[in-house]
Amino acid sequence: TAGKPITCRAAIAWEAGKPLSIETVEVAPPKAGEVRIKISSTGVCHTDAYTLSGADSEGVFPVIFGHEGAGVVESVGEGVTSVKAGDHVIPLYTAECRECKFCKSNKTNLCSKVRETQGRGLMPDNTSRFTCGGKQIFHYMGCSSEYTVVCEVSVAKIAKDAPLEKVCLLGCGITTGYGAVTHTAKVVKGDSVAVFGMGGVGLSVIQGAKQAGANPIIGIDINHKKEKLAKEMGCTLFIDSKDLPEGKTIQQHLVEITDGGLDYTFDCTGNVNVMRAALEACHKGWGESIIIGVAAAGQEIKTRPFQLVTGRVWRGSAFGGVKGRTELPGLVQDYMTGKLKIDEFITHRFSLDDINKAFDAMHDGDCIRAIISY
Ligand code: NAD
Ligand code: AHE
Ligand code: ZN
Repeated sequence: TAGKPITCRAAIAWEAGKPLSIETVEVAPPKAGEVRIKISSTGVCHTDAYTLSGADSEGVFPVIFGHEGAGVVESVGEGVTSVKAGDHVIPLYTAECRECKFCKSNKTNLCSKVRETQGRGLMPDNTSRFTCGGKQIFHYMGCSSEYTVVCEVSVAKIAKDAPLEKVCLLGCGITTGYGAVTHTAKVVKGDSVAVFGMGGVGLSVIQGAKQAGANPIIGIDINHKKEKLAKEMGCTLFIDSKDLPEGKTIQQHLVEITDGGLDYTFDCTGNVNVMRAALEACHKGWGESIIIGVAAAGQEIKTRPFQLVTGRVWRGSAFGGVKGRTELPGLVQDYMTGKLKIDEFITHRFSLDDINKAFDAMHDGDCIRAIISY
């Protein structure tokens, strides 16, 4: 198949707000510096639903979603040296070229090499590798599925014995939450932590906080169905923020029950009012709030500047601050040795034909992660 277009099925989002439709697509061979991958499984992340909704300022249509996959390299383009056909890989929406100003800074995992074209749904030469009935289809966050083409800098090579239908979740949600604790906040033993939003990302913040020895670990959601799994992951107190003491905001309540506020809080909801509450629930003088959630185009955060003057810190975290090519192989090993949980996050599995059911499931309270297998 190398060097030739591959025909396969794909779930195309023709326009915002409409169900995906299963179509036959042609996937062009990888050009220089590119890799074609046969994705075997993909998790559905809230961000896929967010872009489908039309709220993403970078959303382009028609597009093939998916950015939480794992698969096997089918062929590589000219000059590719770090992976070869048959390697098991996780595609990265946060590339790691090791050459750009960002990569060399050692201050961030954000890489600038392919980010600009990626944001427009294109490969670096400004074209797409997908067509459907002759019409160009966009890439999503540099990933997409089933057969897909991504840049070499956007491929993490992982161990062959790792189950692809599980470690695909390291492509986004689990790594994002866990890394936000270990890399962005750098939580240590005894720190107090509160996490808003007990979806896949928030629950992985909880698992990271537990591993770091944080206490208390407070989980907050508006859906009480999330309590059971949150507790299993290590949450020491679950608060349903729809059910607070009379006249209290969630931040007032948290400050009261934690002797002045938390050392670290995390937003995993994407709701800007929650982001404010998370910042204001931080302890005066040192508390840090990490924004992970993605808010809709046009949304802005606000608080009184006095909150920052008096020592609280607002930060953000993308892909958990993790450098994918360098660090994902280690996270895969952590899963294989039992240090990192993945299985517990998988609540639903669907075939590609039922992909719209995965999006529906995300909006009902029982789903943490649905995995599509091809
Ligand atoms: P999810 O939909 O599975 O979980 C969100 C949770 O937040 C749900 O349990 C929901 O009930 C809860 N929630 C909603 N409103 C709330 C409120 N007002 N107060 C408390 N809880 C509330 O989503 P997910 O896949 O876990 O993703 C979480 C967020 O993180 C999304 O915004 C997603 O786009 C974003 N995200 C960001 C990154 C990144 O790199 N920064 C990576 C992955 C996901
Ligand atoms: N396109 C959105 C921004 C989306 C966003 O913030 N994406 C996160 C990853 S979400 C994965 O589920 C991210 O890593 N951002 C860093 C980056 O470089 O995009 C918008 O609002 O325009
Ligand atoms: Zn995601």
